[in-house]
This record gives sequence, structure tokens and C-alpha cells, in this order.
Amino acid sequence: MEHGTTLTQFIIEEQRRIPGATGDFTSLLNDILTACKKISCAVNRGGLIGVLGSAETENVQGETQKKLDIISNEVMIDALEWTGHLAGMASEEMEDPLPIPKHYPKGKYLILFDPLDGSSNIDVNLSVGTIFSILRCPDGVEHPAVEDFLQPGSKQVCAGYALYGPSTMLVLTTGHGVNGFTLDRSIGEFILSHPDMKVPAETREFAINMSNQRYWNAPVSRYVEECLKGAEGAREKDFNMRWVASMVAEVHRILTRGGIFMYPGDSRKGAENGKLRLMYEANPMSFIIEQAGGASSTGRQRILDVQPQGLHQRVPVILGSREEVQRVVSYHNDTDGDGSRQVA
Ligand code: P6P
Repeated sequence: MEHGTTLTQFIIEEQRRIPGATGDFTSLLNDILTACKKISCAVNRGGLIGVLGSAETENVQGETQKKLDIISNEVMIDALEWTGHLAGMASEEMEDPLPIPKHYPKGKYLILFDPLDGSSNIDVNLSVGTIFSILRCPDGVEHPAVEDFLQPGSKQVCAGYALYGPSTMLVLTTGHGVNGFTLDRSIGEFILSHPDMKVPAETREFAINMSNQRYWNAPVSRYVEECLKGAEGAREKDFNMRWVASMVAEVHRILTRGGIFMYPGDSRKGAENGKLRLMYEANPMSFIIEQAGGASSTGRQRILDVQPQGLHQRVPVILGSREEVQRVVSYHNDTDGDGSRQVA
């Protein structure tokens, strides 16, 4: 029976295109897939196995952890620490990077991940996901410190996410476009279902948490007001709005049908750079979006060019259909640093 191209076959065929590839990377990706399958099972069985609800603990971000946040983090660590392909790993759920235990061999890659993004949705049975980013460990570094992880997003060798939705999907880029795979539970394999994904350049759909509107800067406020005025306003067309409060679901929708996703900085103390983390949310998603022909910016800088200063630093995110992102960036360029609009 023909099942289509498995992700394993796809990765191995990709590997053959890279001169000198040793297979380490292929093996690492396979281990990540295994972890995502395990997380998918735990998420799908949720209420049946008592893993919903709060763990009554906080992560380094000061956010209350769900039981599945902790379980997913442990699944990723257990699936990856023994492989011999990693020099270290970092997670949204852990303050410091996790060294590879001494009794395991080390490898040449670093991985950063958000093991369960959007977990505030888990108890209400809405889509959540896992986001990961793979960097090369600097040459000669056997025990990577935080500084060794702080590489700009343009240095990523791979980025991907698993989406635990009506179907479980894995979307991946290694710098040669973006491909989507759907988990066929009858054989336990991810099957190529969305080859060469592209973000439509134009869109009529924006995604932002409107409850923060009173805190936004002038460029973002201007853009959203124009969308809301629709055909009667400057844009001369109507827009639709979505907000799932799960970045993986928003990004996947944008990859599938276009759109713009914004989590901007705002005027609240501590929210100047928004909510999303650069290293394991914004960077991997920006790599994927750019590889699919979209754009991703802080409003003033390409996200993949941001030089990280801290493992858990936050960054304003404006990503999606290129034409819309460029419009929001142009509105930022029209304003002085203080947000006052320059006279045209
Ligand atoms: P808000 C989930 O907690 C997350 O990090 C992203 O996945 C999502 O886009 C955003 O936060 C939602 O934030 O403020 O709407 O709850």
C-alpha cells in the first residue's frame, strides 16, 4: 500500500544533497520527530490520563506551568540528551542551558525549544505546538555556555514546529524551502502532505490580541485602524481578524493561506519588547516564514538579524505576508523613535 514520502525518507534524500553530510543531522531530526509523536500522544489523551491543568509551579518567565508543559519538556530532554548529536540544549521551561550528561557522547549541534507553545489553550482543547531551533555549536566548544547559544537567527541550520491540532503536523525548513508532514497514526510516520509551502504575498487577514490596543505604538495602531476601516478607509478593502493565542496555530494558518501576525511591544512596564521569546519562538518561526517567501520584523529590524543578548529575551514580532509586513515596517520608518509621526 502506498503511504507517500515519509519524513525520514525526505530528510535522508535532503541529506544526500549536502556534500560531506555525515547523517548526524538526519539522526537528530529523527529523534526530534519521536519526541513530537510522544508529545502528540500525551496532548491527544489529555483528560484521559490526568495531564491537564496547572502544575502549580512557575517557569523562568514567571508564567504558571501546565502539567503538559513540564511533561513535554521532559519528553524532549529524554529523547535528545543521549543521541550524541547535541552539545547542549535550552528550553523555555528551563532558566539555564541543559548540559549533556557526562555519560553520553556530545555532538556538534545546539537545540532550543518551546516544548509546548500555547499551553494556555490545552485545558480548553485548542491547538498547541512544539517549536524548535537548531544551531551549530561553535567550533572547539565542548561545554557550551549561554553565550554559545546567543547566535542571531540567521545562523540557524534548521527550524520547525509540530502542530497538535485536528491532525498532528510537522513543518520544517533546513534552508531549502518549507515542507509540511502529517502524522499517519496507522503507521506512526509523518508523511509529506504539504510540499514547498509558500506564504501568499497579499492577505486580508490580520492576527493580534486586540485587548492590548490601548498600549500599542503609533505604527501598529495606524495599521490596525486602517484594517478595521476596511473598504471605506485608506486600504479600500475589508479585512478579517483571527487570534488563537497559540503562535504555532497562527503561523501555520499564515503558511497555509496568508496573513499577518503581530505581537508588538507596548507601553506597559516590562512589555516594551512584547511577549514572545526571540531564541525559541520568534527566530525559528521567522526562519520558516522567510523560507516560505514571507517576511518577519520587529518593526524596525529583520528578526533574523537581531543579535541576542539573553536566552529568554523577548522581541516584538510582525510576521507573515510580505506586502503587509513591509507596510507595517514602513509605518515604523515614518515615525521618530518616540512614535510621533514624521510629517510626510
Ligand atoms: P496572549 C502562548 O502563550 C504565546 O506564547 C504564543 O503562542 C501566543 O501567540 C501568545 O503567547 C498569546 O498571547 O497575550 O494573547 O495570551
